[in-house]
Amino acid sequence: MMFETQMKEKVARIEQIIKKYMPKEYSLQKTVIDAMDYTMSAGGKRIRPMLMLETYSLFGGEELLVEPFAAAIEMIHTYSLIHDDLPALDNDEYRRGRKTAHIVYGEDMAILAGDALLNYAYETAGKAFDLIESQDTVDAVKEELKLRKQVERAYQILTSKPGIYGMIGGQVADVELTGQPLDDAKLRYIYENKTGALIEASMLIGAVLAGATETGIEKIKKVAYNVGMAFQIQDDILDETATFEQLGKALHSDEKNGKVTYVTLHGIEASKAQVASLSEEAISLLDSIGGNATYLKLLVEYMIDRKN
Ligand code: GRG
Repeated sequence: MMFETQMKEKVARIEQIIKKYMPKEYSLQKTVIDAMDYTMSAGGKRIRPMLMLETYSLFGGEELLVEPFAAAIEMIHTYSLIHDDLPALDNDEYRRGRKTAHIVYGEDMAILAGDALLNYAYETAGKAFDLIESQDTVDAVKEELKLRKQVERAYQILTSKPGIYGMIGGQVADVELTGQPLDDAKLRYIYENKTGALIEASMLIGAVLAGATETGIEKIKKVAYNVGMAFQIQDDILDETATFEQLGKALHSDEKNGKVTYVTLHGIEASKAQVASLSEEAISLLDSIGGNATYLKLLVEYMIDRKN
């Protein structure tokens, strides 16, 4: 099957999972739920849940346990986009081809919708514990305990990577260092946290939930590091070279916000070469894991060659 067709089918599954786990009941808090839905349903490539589901199957995962985590990571990512677009941060008017949440619902509701998505992500991932059935034979109880430990570890990753030692940490450095000269080390800190942390969380959670060995987990961590760096450098390249129609958001936002990027430091050609070398290394690491990584490798290539 062609990669594009496979990808469409996989995105359709992710949409179903997201729909299943988004909140359905409301009373007086309806506006915030509408604002959450508005940005969650605006499309988006769904790359983080896809990386999670693919890593989960690469390590032999077959249960539904991964689904609440897949929905949760997209909720966390969407919260970060809503907050990043706010007037106090990037002050962007368009995202995913639509007006941003604060333009449509006001700044107050956009702040609350971001907070609500983050909180609901943890409520959602917690539902994975309910999917583990209680057992009564000795072997089955051992298996149940093993699954519980895997879900606990995945939950810890989901709570820490978006935080101060992950995405928020990177975002703080990005905000505080904007307008200042940056060296490669500071830029790497920003990229590996602001962008890399959620990509790493997605792949690590997939591996941990599937019961991967420590060696497998270490390898996937390296793959995720390369994918996260390459993904962000490609984002910098697209900010300079893509069209509004391709991106669904404003171009040249880095320049507008006075940001130093990999492209401003090294130029477009060196940036493209860096993306190519990071992705080649990621792909050969995936090969070294064994198992069927065919789609995951194509996905890594797509993320890195993407036009949106
Ligand atoms: C404001 C809490 C807070 C965090 C900000 C993730 C982030 C940190 C800001 C979003 C803006 C940005 C450019 C982040 C870098 C990561 C990135 C390239 C995000 C866009 O992800 P895609 O391309 O977006 O997967 P879609 O819309 O396809 O889901």
